[in-house]
Amino acid sequence: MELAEAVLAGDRLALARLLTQVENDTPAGRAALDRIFPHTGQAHLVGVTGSPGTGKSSLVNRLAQLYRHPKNGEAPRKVAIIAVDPTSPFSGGALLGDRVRMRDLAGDPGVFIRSMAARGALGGLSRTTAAAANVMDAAGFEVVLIETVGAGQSEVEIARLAHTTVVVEAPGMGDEIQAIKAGILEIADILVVNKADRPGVENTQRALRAMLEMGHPARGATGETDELWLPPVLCTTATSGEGSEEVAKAVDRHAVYLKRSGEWQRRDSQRLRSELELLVQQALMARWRGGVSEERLAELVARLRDRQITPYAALDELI
Ligand SMILES: Nc1nc2c(ncn2[C@@H]2O[C@H](COP(=O)(O)OP(=O)(O)OP(=O)(O)O)[C@@H](O)[C@H]2O)c(=O)[nH]1
Ligand SMILES: [Mg+2]
Repeated sequence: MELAEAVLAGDRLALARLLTQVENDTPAGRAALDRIFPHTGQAHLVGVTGSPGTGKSSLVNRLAQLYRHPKNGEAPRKVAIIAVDPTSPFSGGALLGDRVRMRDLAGDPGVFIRSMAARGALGGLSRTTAAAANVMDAAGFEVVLIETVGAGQSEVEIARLAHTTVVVEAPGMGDEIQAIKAGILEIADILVVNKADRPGVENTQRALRAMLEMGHPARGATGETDELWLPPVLCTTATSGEGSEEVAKAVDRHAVYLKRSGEWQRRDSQRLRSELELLVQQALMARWRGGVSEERLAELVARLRDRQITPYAALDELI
Protein backbone atom coordinates (compact mmCIF):
# COMPACT_ATOMS: atom_id res chain seq x y z
CA MET A 1 0.00 0.00 0.00
CA GLU A 2 3.01 2.28 0.43
CA LEU A 3 3.24 2.85 -3.29
CA ALA A 4 -0.33 4.12 -3.51
CA GLU A 5 0.19 6.41 -0.52
CA ALA A 6 3.32 7.87 -2.07
CA VAL A 7 1.47 8.49 -5.34
CA LEU A 8 -1.36 10.24 -3.51
CA ALA A 9 1.26 12.36 -1.74
CA GLY A 10 2.63 13.46 -5.12
CA ASP A 11 5.83 11.39 -5.26
CA ARG A 12 6.88 11.30 -8.94
CA LEU A 13 9.13 8.28 -8.60
CA ALA A 14 6.31 6.32 -6.99
CA LEU A 15 4.03 7.49 -9.78
CA ALA A 16 6.40 6.15 -12.43
CA ARG A 17 6.74 2.87 -10.52
CA LEU A 18 3.01 2.44 -10.13
CA LEU A 19 2.49 3.06 -13.85
CA THR A 20 4.94 0.24 -14.60
CA GLN A 21 3.06 -2.05 -12.21
CA VAL A 22 -0.17 -1.08 -13.92
CA GLU A 23 1.28 -1.78 -17.36
CA ASN A 24 2.41 -5.20 -16.22
CA ASP A 25 -0.91 -5.81 -14.50
CA THR A 26 0.74 -7.04 -11.31
CA PRO A 27 -1.21 -7.91 -8.14
CA ALA A 28 0.56 -5.03 -6.37
CA GLY A 29 -0.53 -2.74 -9.18
CA ARG A 30 -4.12 -3.86 -8.87
CA ALA A 31 -4.08 -3.38 -5.11
CA ALA A 32 -2.69 0.12 -5.54
CA LEU A 33 -5.32 0.94 -8.17
CA ASP A 34 -8.02 -0.07 -5.70
CA ARG A 35 -6.44 2.09 -3.04
CA ILE A 36 -6.33 5.20 -5.23
CA PHE A 37 -9.73 4.72 -6.88
CA PRO A 38 -11.68 6.85 -4.36
CA HIS A 39 -9.35 9.74 -5.26
CA THR A 40 -10.14 9.61 -8.97
CA GLY A 41 -12.88 11.37 -10.91
CA GLN A 42 -11.46 14.88 -10.58
CA ALA A 43 -9.27 15.23 -13.66
CA HIS A 44 -10.44 16.35 -17.08
CA LEU A 45 -9.46 13.51 -19.41
CA VAL A 46 -8.80 14.87 -22.89
CA GLY A 47 -8.17 12.50 -25.80
CA VAL A 48 -6.16 13.83 -28.74
CA THR A 49 -6.38 11.59 -31.77
CA GLY A 50 -6.01 11.75 -35.54
CA SER A 51 -4.09 10.28 -38.46
CA PRO A 52 -0.34 9.72 -38.14
CA GLY A 53 1.78 12.85 -38.39
CA THR A 54 -1.02 15.42 -38.26
CA GLY A 55 0.69 17.20 -35.36
CA LYS A 56 -0.97 15.66 -32.30
CA SER A 57 2.21 15.66 -30.21
CA SER A 58 3.02 19.24 -31.22
CA LEU A 59 -0.47 20.38 -30.26
CA VAL A 60 -0.43 18.44 -26.98
CA ASN A 61 2.87 20.14 -26.20
CA ARG A 62 1.32 23.56 -26.88
CA LEU A 63 -1.72 22.78 -24.75
CA ALA A 64 0.44 21.61 -21.87
CA GLN A 65 2.45 24.83 -22.03
CA LEU A 66 -0.75 26.88 -21.97
CA TYR A 67 -1.98 24.99 -18.90
CA ARG A 68 1.34 25.60 -17.18
CA HIS A 69 1.65 29.24 -18.21
CA PRO A 70 -1.88 30.60 -18.62
CA LYS A 71 -1.99 33.96 -20.36
CA ASN A 72 -5.10 35.29 -18.66
CA GLY A 73 -3.77 35.34 -15.11
CA GLU A 74 -5.42 32.05 -14.13
CA ALA A 75 -3.65 29.61 -11.85
CA PRO A 76 -1.46 27.08 -13.66
CA ARG A 77 -2.90 23.58 -13.87
CA LYS A 78 -1.01 20.35 -13.37
CA VAL A 79 -1.00 18.38 -16.57
CA ALA A 80 -0.21 14.76 -17.38
CA ILE A 81 0.40 13.44 -20.87
CA ILE A 82 -0.14 9.83 -21.88
CA ALA A 83 1.18 9.01 -25.34
CA VAL A 84 -0.29 5.74 -26.54
CA ASP A 85 1.50 3.94 -29.32
CA PRO A 86 -0.43 0.86 -30.36
CA THR A 87 2.28 -0.23 -32.77
CA SER A 88 5.27 -0.07 -30.49
CA PRO A 89 6.35 -2.85 -28.17
CA PHE A 90 8.38 -0.37 -26.14
CA SER A 91 7.06 1.70 -23.32
CA GLY A 92 7.95 3.64 -20.24
CA GLY A 93 10.09 6.13 -22.06
CA ALA A 94 9.68 8.74 -24.72
CA LEU A 95 8.51 7.82 -28.19
CA LEU A 96 10.36 9.12 -31.19
CA GLY A 97 7.99 11.99 -31.99
CA ASP A 98 7.81 13.05 -28.38
CA ARG A 99 11.38 14.15 -27.88
CA VAL A 100 10.54 17.74 -28.68
CA ARG A 101 7.89 17.71 -26.01
CA MET A 102 10.23 16.19 -23.48
CA ARG A 103 12.72 18.95 -24.10
CA ASP A 104 10.16 21.74 -23.72
CA LEU A 105 8.40 20.43 -20.65
CA ALA A 106 11.16 18.53 -18.88
CA GLY A 107 11.96 19.65 -15.38
CA ASP A 108 8.52 21.11 -14.66
CA PRO A 109 7.10 19.29 -11.62
CA GLY A 110 3.60 20.22 -12.78
CA VAL A 111 4.00 18.07 -15.87
CA PHE A 112 4.20 14.29 -16.10
CA ILE A 113 4.73 12.49 -19.40
CA ARG A 114 4.32 8.78 -19.99
CA SER A 115 4.36 6.66 -23.10
CA MET A 116 2.43 3.42 -23.24
CA ALA A 117 2.77 0.67 -25.79
CA ALA A 118 0.74 -2.28 -27.00
CA ARG A 119 1.07 -5.31 -24.83
CA GLY A 120 -0.98 -8.28 -23.79
CA ALA A 121 -4.44 -9.27 -24.91
CA LEU A 122 -7.13 -7.43 -26.80
CA GLY A 123 -8.43 -4.53 -24.80
CA GLY A 124 -5.15 -4.54 -22.89
CA LEU A 125 -4.08 -1.19 -24.16
CA SER A 126 -7.33 0.58 -23.40
CA ARG A 127 -7.46 -1.02 -19.97
CA THR A 128 -3.90 0.06 -19.24
CA THR A 129 -4.54 3.55 -20.57
CA ALA A 130 -7.66 3.93 -18.44
CA ALA A 131 -5.77 2.75 -15.39
CA ALA A 132 -2.87 5.10 -16.10
CA ALA A 133 -5.30 8.01 -16.45
CA ASN A 134 -6.78 7.07 -13.08
CA VAL A 135 -3.32 7.08 -11.52
CA MET A 136 -2.55 10.57 -12.91
CA ASP A 137 -5.96 11.76 -11.76
CA ALA A 138 -5.40 10.49 -8.21
CA ALA A 139 -1.91 11.99 -8.20
CA GLY A 140 -3.52 15.40 -8.59
CA PHE A 141 -3.08 16.15 -12.27
CA GLU A 142 -5.99 18.34 -13.27
CA VAL A 143 -5.79 17.73 -16.99
CA VAL A 144 -4.77 14.40 -18.52
CA LEU A 145 -3.99 14.61 -22.24
CA ILE A 146 -4.15 11.21 -23.92
CA GLU A 147 -2.55 11.10 -27.38
CA THR A 148 -3.44 8.20 -29.67
CA VAL A 149 -2.92 7.62 -33.37
CA GLY A 150 -6.38 7.36 -34.85
CA ALA A 151 -6.09 4.57 -37.32
CA GLY A 152 -8.45 1.88 -36.13
CA GLN A 153 -11.07 0.68 -33.71
CA SER A 154 -8.78 0.31 -30.71
CA GLU A 155 -7.80 3.96 -30.96
CA VAL A 156 -11.42 4.96 -31.09
CA GLU A 157 -11.92 2.94 -27.92
CA ILE A 158 -9.05 4.72 -26.24
CA ALA A 159 -10.48 8.05 -27.30
CA ARG A 160 -13.75 7.06 -25.68
CA LEU A 161 -12.02 6.93 -22.31
CA ALA A 162 -11.84 10.68 -22.43
CA HIS A 163 -14.39 13.25 -21.38
CA THR A 164 -13.38 15.37 -24.35
CA THR A 165 -11.99 14.09 -27.63
CA VAL A 166 -9.97 16.38 -29.89
CA VAL A 167 -9.50 15.08 -33.43
CA VAL A 168 -6.51 16.53 -35.27
CA GLU A 169 -6.51 16.64 -39.06
CA ALA A 170 -4.11 18.26 -41.50
CA PRO A 171 -4.93 19.84 -44.85
CA GLY A 172 -4.93 17.53 -47.83
CA MET A 173 -7.22 15.40 -49.89
CA GLY A 174 -8.21 12.14 -48.39
CA ASP A 175 -7.96 13.10 -44.75
CA GLU A 176 -11.65 13.80 -44.57
CA ILE A 177 -12.53 10.48 -46.11
CA GLN A 178 -10.17 8.70 -43.76
CA ALA A 179 -11.82 10.46 -40.87
CA ILE A 180 -15.21 9.04 -41.78
CA LYS A 181 -13.80 5.60 -42.38
CA ALA A 182 -12.30 5.43 -38.94
CA GLY A 183 -15.54 6.67 -37.46
CA ILE A 184 -13.47 9.41 -35.97
CA LEU A 185 -15.82 12.26 -36.71
CA GLU A 186 -18.45 10.63 -34.56
CA ILE A 187 -16.22 10.78 -31.53
CA ALA A 188 -14.93 14.33 -32.11
CA ASP A 189 -15.96 16.97 -29.59
CA ILE A 190 -13.45 19.40 -31.05
CA LEU A 191 -11.95 19.23 -34.52
CA VAL A 192 -8.59 20.79 -35.26
CA VAL A 193 -7.14 21.40 -38.69
CA ASN A 194 -3.45 21.67 -37.88
CA LYS A 195 -0.66 22.78 -40.23
CA ALA A 196 -2.68 25.87 -41.05
CA ASP A 197 0.51 27.31 -42.50
CA ARG A 198 0.04 24.92 -45.41
CA PRO A 199 -2.26 25.39 -48.38
CA GLY A 200 -5.74 23.88 -48.38
CA VAL A 201 -6.70 24.63 -44.78
CA GLU A 202 -9.95 26.38 -45.68
CA ASN A 203 -11.03 23.49 -47.89
CA THR A 204 -10.37 20.95 -45.16
CA GLN A 205 -12.12 23.10 -42.59
CA ARG A 206 -15.13 23.54 -44.87
CA ALA A 207 -15.29 19.82 -45.69
CA LEU A 208 -15.14 18.87 -42.03
CA ARG A 209 -17.86 21.38 -41.13
CA ALA A 210 -20.10 20.05 -43.88
CA MET A 211 -19.57 16.50 -42.70
CA LEU A 212 -20.25 17.40 -39.09
CA GLU A 213 -23.52 19.00 -40.07
CA MET A 214 -24.48 15.92 -42.03
CA GLY A 215 -23.68 13.83 -39.00
CA HIS A 216 -25.66 16.06 -36.64
CA PRO A 217 -28.51 17.39 -38.78
CA ALA A 218 -30.50 18.44 -35.74
CA ARG A 219 -27.64 20.58 -34.52
CA GLY A 220 -27.28 22.27 -37.90
CA ALA A 221 -27.14 26.01 -37.53
CA THR A 222 -28.54 26.23 -34.02
CA GLY A 223 -25.11 26.54 -32.40
CA GLU A 224 -24.22 25.84 -28.81
CA THR A 225 -26.43 25.99 -25.78
CA ASP A 226 -26.13 24.47 -22.33
CA GLU A 227 -27.72 21.29 -23.58
CA LEU A 228 -26.17 21.19 -27.02
CA TRP A 229 -22.60 20.95 -28.20
CA LEU A 230 -21.69 21.66 -31.78
CA PRO A 231 -18.09 20.49 -32.31
CA PRO A 232 -16.05 23.52 -33.39
CA VAL A 233 -13.60 23.18 -36.27
CA LEU A 234 -10.48 25.15 -35.31
CA CYS A 235 -7.29 25.89 -37.26
CA THR A 236 -3.87 25.72 -35.66
CA THR A 237 -0.20 25.87 -36.51
CA ALA A 238 1.19 23.79 -33.70
CA THR A 239 4.78 24.53 -34.64
CA SER A 240 4.32 28.28 -34.03
CA GLY A 241 1.55 27.90 -31.45
CA GLU A 242 -0.97 29.87 -33.46
CA GLY A 243 -4.54 28.86 -32.67
CA SER A 244 -3.67 26.61 -29.74
CA GLU A 245 -5.18 29.03 -27.23
CA GLU A 246 -8.53 28.68 -28.99
CA VAL A 247 -8.22 24.90 -28.69
CA ALA A 248 -7.47 25.17 -24.96
CA LYS A 249 -10.48 27.44 -24.54
CA ALA A 250 -12.73 25.06 -26.46
CA VAL A 251 -11.54 22.19 -24.24
CA ASP A 252 -12.47 24.24 -21.16
CA ARG A 253 -15.84 25.23 -22.61
CA HIS A 254 -16.52 21.58 -23.34
CA ALA A 255 -15.87 20.67 -19.70
CA VAL A 256 -18.37 23.33 -18.64
CA TYR A 257 -20.90 22.01 -21.15
CA LEU A 258 -20.36 18.42 -19.97
CA LYS A 259 -20.98 19.35 -16.35
CA ARG A 260 -24.01 21.56 -17.03
CA SER A 261 -25.70 19.04 -19.27
CA GLY A 262 -25.07 15.99 -17.07
CA GLU A 263 -23.02 14.51 -19.87
CA TRP A 264 -19.89 14.43 -17.65
CA GLN A 265 -21.51 11.90 -15.35
CA ARG A 266 -22.98 9.97 -18.25
CA ARG A 267 -19.56 9.62 -19.90
CA ASP A 268 -18.01 8.68 -16.59
CA SER A 269 -20.58 5.95 -16.09
CA GLN A 270 -20.08 4.72 -19.62
CA ARG A 271 -16.33 4.54 -19.14
CA LEU A 272 -16.58 2.74 -15.80
CA ARG A 273 -19.09 0.34 -17.26
CA SER A 274 -16.86 -0.63 -20.16
CA GLU A 275 -13.90 -1.00 -17.78
CA LEU A 276 -15.99 -3.30 -15.64
CA GLU A 277 -17.18 -5.31 -18.63
CA LEU A 278 -13.59 -5.75 -19.75
CA LEU A 279 -12.63 -7.04 -16.31
CA VAL A 280 -15.56 -9.46 -16.32
CA GLN A 281 -14.58 -10.70 -19.79
CA GLN A 282 -11.01 -11.26 -18.71
CA ALA A 283 -12.03 -12.99 -15.49
CA LEU A 284 -14.54 -15.30 -17.20
CA MET A 285 -12.03 -16.11 -19.92
CA ALA A 286 -9.37 -16.91 -17.33
CA ARG A 287 -11.78 -19.10 -15.38
CA TRP A 288 -12.78 -20.97 -18.53
CA ARG A 289 -9.14 -21.44 -19.60
CA GLY A 290 -8.41 -22.81 -16.14
CA GLY A 291 -11.09 -25.44 -16.54
CA VAL A 292 -10.10 -26.84 -19.90
CA SER A 293 -6.89 -28.69 -20.67
CA GLU A 294 -4.59 -27.78 -23.52
CA GLU A 295 -4.98 -31.32 -24.93
CA ARG A 296 -8.75 -31.08 -24.95
CA LEU A 297 -8.57 -27.73 -26.72
CA ALA A 298 -6.03 -29.01 -29.27
CA GLU A 299 -8.18 -32.05 -29.93
CA LEU A 300 -11.26 -29.88 -30.58
CA VAL A 301 -9.30 -27.57 -32.86
CA ALA A 302 -8.03 -30.60 -34.81
CA ARG A 303 -11.60 -31.83 -35.30
CA LEU A 304 -12.59 -28.34 -36.41
CA ARG A 305 -9.73 -28.26 -38.89
CA ASP A 306 -10.75 -31.66 -40.28
CA ARG A 307 -14.31 -30.32 -40.57
CA GLN A 308 -15.58 -33.13 -38.33
CA ILE A 309 -17.47 -30.67 -36.14
CA THR A 310 -18.72 -27.10 -36.50
CA PRO A 311 -17.62 -24.18 -34.34
CA TYR A 312 -21.02 -24.07 -32.63
CA ALA A 313 -20.87 -27.79 -31.90
CA ALA A 314 -17.40 -27.25 -30.42
CA LEU A 315 -18.80 -24.47 -28.27
CA ASP A 316 -21.54 -26.77 -27.00
CA GLU A 317 -18.93 -29.37 -26.08
CA LEU A 318 -16.81 -26.79 -24.25
CA ILE A 319 -19.46 -24.88 -22.34
N1 LIG B 1 4.17 22.91 -41.24
C1 LIG B 1 3.74 22.42 -40.08
N2 LIG B 1 4.30 21.31 -39.58
C2 LIG B 1 3.84 20.85 -38.41
C3 LIG B 1 2.80 21.49 -37.69
N3 LIG B 1 2.55 20.77 -36.58
C4 LIG B 1 3.40 19.73 -36.58
N4 LIG B 1 4.18 19.76 -37.70
C5 LIG B 1 5.25 18.83 -38.06
O1 LIG B 1 4.66 17.61 -38.43
C6 LIG B 1 5.48 16.52 -38.01
C7 LIG B 1 4.67 15.59 -37.11
O2 LIG B 1 4.33 16.27 -35.92
P1 LIG B 1 3.90 15.51 -34.62
O3 LIG B 1 3.45 16.52 -33.64
O4 LIG B 1 4.94 14.56 -34.20
O5 LIG B 1 2.65 14.71 -35.20
P2 LIG B 1 1.87 13.50 -34.53
O6 LIG B 1 0.49 13.58 -35.03
O7 LIG B 1 2.06 13.49 -33.07
O8 LIG B 1 2.62 12.27 -35.17
P3 LIG B 1 2.46 10.73 -34.75
O9 LIG B 1 2.36 10.67 -33.25
O10 LIG B 1 3.69 10.08 -35.29
O11 LIG B 1 1.20 10.24 -35.43
C8 LIG B 1 6.65 17.14 -37.28
O12 LIG B 1 7.72 17.23 -38.17
C9 LIG B 1 6.17 18.51 -36.91
O13 LIG B 1 7.19 19.45 -36.79
C10 LIG B 1 2.25 22.69 -38.25
O14 LIG B 1 1.33 23.31 -37.70
N5 LIG B 1 2.76 23.09 -39.44
MG1 LIG C 1 2.73 11.91 -31.78
